[in-house]
Amino acid sequence: MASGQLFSRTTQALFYNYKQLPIQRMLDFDFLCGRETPSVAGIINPGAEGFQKLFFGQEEIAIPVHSTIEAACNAHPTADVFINFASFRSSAASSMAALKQPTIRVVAIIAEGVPESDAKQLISYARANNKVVIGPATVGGIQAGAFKIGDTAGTIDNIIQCKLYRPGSVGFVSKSGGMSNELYNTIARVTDGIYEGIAIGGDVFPGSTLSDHILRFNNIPQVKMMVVLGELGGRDEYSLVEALKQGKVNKPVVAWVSGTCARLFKSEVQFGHAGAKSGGELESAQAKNQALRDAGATVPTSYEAFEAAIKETFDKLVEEGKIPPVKEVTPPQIPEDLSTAIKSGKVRAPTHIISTISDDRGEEPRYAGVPMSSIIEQGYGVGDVISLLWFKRSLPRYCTQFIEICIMLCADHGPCVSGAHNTIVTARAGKDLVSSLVSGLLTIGPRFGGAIDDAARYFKDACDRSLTPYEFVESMKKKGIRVPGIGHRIKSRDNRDKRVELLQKFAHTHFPSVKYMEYAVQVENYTLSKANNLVLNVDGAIGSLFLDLLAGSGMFTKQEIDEIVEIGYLNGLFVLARSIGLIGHTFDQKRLKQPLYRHPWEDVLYTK
Ligand code: Q5B
Repeated sequence: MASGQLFSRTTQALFYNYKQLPIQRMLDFDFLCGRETPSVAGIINPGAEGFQKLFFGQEEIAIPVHSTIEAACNAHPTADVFINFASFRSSAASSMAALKQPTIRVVAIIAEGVPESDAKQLISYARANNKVVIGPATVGGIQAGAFKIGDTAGTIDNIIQCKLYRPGSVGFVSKSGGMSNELYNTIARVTDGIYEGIAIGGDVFPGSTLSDHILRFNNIPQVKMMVVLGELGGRDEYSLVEALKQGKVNKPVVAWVSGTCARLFKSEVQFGHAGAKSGGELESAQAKNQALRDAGATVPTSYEAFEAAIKETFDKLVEEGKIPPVKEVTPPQIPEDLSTAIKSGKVRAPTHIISTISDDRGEEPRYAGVPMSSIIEQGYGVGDVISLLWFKRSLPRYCTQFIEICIMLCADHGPCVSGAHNTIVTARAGKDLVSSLVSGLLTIGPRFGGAIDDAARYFKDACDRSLTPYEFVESMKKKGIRVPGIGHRIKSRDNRDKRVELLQKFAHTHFPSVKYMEYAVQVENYTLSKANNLVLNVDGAIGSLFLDLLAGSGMFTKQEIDEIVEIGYLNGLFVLARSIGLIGHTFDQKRLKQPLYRHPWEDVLYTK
């Protein structure tokens, strides 16, 4: 790299703290400039490792993420710029760690509010070790057409407008990052553009000074003139005055120190930056402007005249033949992000998912169009929420109450049933809540708990076709199908299932019609004549009664009822309900610190 040159078209950086936007902006700038390699070689995200997907033009690339600065430097030995997006709390420590890496040459510190004592230590270490610090409290810097730090120069539109995708002849240094954007525009309007621009930051102790960069620019042959934007407060501008006086700068310098308005205030004024305060007379903008003028810089009489002064200096250099015409290039178009393009109405894209039951995009989530606040304010219960999310409508109170009764009655049936047993064994094997829960849920099926849908299907079909219980049961037997909803391992004619009785009682009181349930009872009467345990079980009771609910509520068309039965909504009631119990069994086993379960040998018939 030529003397004075900080960056080139091959410079690569390590980016500390994952910040998607500034990294993507760097990569977009790279693409605009026609760089072959991305300027971000790696990301350091303390404690995390892996890759981050970002775009390099049209192409998606994976940038490695490292958990430590050392690991990143080892992995990317040619990346010599460290861009530090750490907070002010950790910025100094991470910057020092980076400076101590032999591969790191330049450290840019973005954070504002780095303690001055820390900044001084960083500066002295960097100077002693021939390294460059830009910042703290800076947006960074840019070498046009080559390399850009973080958010410098703002949006891609601004970068294109300021022609920063190709080098010009002006070296620019500023204290303020925000104002440097303004000056990139000004300079692009009246010259052939920026060669390099640096914002040193507004702290009292900047890592590198205005004069450091001006002296550097002086050694870069492509830089033909320099523009400086200082500000009141501090004495940094005087080191530039000294350099000018000592004849160390032999290229034209156009300078302005902002903050001349400070004199209009009666007391000392602190402007945006920590260092920008009107101190003594020497630190005033007026004094510094005069000193720069006296030392040979072109200093206008006001900020408004700054642009004209820059233009005049540039035009003179062109007239003298010192600046050849710049080669204009047309930058490539950066592909727009899909989300941005959709927002602006430029493109339309087909969706991949269609959803009709809930919407979380507005001020508050909605279930089937009903806002969360109404659900709470109007005292909705779980049954209402189920009716909104499953059936996409508000059902009458007796229906939602029936749903809630089903949930309550099926929540658990002791530790010996299939689901609870599996959950208990899983929990005792040390598995987590979700694993224990799903291992229990996975037992729900045609024999255990999951017979509700089939019960509804078969009872509906048989009842609608006016089959007698005898015809129905015997036709099922011929097909080798057990009647879903009939039969229980422990319940029988003499030991009725209380849940079934409770459901029937509720339905008799509240439902306009219990046609299907009555049909199921007739089937039960017939099956009980065959065996004592062939009772209408809880699945059969819910299946038949839900048919009555669907048909009797007047809330569903015949077609909708057929679809609900066909799709099979009703096992969902058992799944939902039994999850409550299975979660309880998991907690119970964990609370009891139960050891690994092993089934006893005595309980297994070993045979050949
Ligand atoms: N036979 C439930 O059977 C069970 C028959 C039948 C015609 C039938 C059985 C069955 C249909 C599925 C169903 C939900 C497997 C049950 C639930 C939740 C639970 C569970 C809990 C909770 C029980 C003996 C003889 C045989 C069979 C005949 C049996 N069922 N015939 N239709 N439905 N039902 N499941 O006692 O001539 O000797 O060959 O599959 O509705 O899961 O508490 O435990 O809340 O957790 O093992 O309540 O009924 O009787 O298999 O020895 O059969 O009866 O064909 O006749 P068992 P098996 P044969 S509620």
